Amino acid sequence: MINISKVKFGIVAALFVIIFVNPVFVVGQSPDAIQKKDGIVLLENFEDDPVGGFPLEWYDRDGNKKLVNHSKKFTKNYLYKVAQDSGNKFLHYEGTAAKHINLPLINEDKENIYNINLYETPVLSWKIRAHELPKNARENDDDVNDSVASIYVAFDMGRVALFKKVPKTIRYSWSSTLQKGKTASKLFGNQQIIIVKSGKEDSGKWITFERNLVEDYRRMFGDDPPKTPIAILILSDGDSTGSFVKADYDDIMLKPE
Ligand SMILES: [Ca+2]
Ligand SMILES: [Ca+2]
Repeated sequence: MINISKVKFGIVAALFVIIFVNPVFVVGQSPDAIQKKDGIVLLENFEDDPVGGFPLEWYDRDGNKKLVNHSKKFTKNYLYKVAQDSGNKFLHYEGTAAKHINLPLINEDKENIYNINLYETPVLSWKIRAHELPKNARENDDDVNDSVASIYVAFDMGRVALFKKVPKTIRYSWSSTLQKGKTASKLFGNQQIIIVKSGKEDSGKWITFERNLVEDYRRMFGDDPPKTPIAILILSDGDSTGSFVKADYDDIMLKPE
């Protein structure tokens, strides 16, 4: 008898190894998005991006190439585009397919693109406006693992898991059904999930989230985080539950405590 759930877990784990091992980043990237005001590192507010297109600084899931430089065929399941209302631009996701998009924070020369020092700016802040949540989804069950909106913070290859290096990631998710504060662990403990909001309440409104990455990392992994994460990733998806999902993202930044 083949244990299907184990096989599925293996596939998911393998995918994550593919996603994160040896990411290739572009040399000498110097995004205009770097802004330090009141000690805040603004990573993205989408204001410099063309409405209707992909955000200019974001890469495919594996961090290989900017979305804007990929073919339409390659990006057909990347269901994100920049939208605008009330004079504000933001990232809009609409659909079912699950594809992470990736904002590298360290390039292939290991340069710290945004001059991030988490010990100076430990607080990750971001905004989400959820419109349509995946039905009966649960992030701690691979059969129904969908989220209206998730932000992942990926750190360098840490622990060795079954002879493969898997980066440590913390995923902050707005869950359809899991309670706020609930945590889950995947990929041999290398992916830690923290539920930051639950259910339909407040959908249709911009909600600001703030998490202290240094504190969360210490609590979830038991040691100190590197000074700079390697990437921020965004994922909305409804593929596991067959749901239509709709969400907006904006104002991703790192702040002092
Ligand atoms: Ca904006
Ligand atoms: Ca899914």
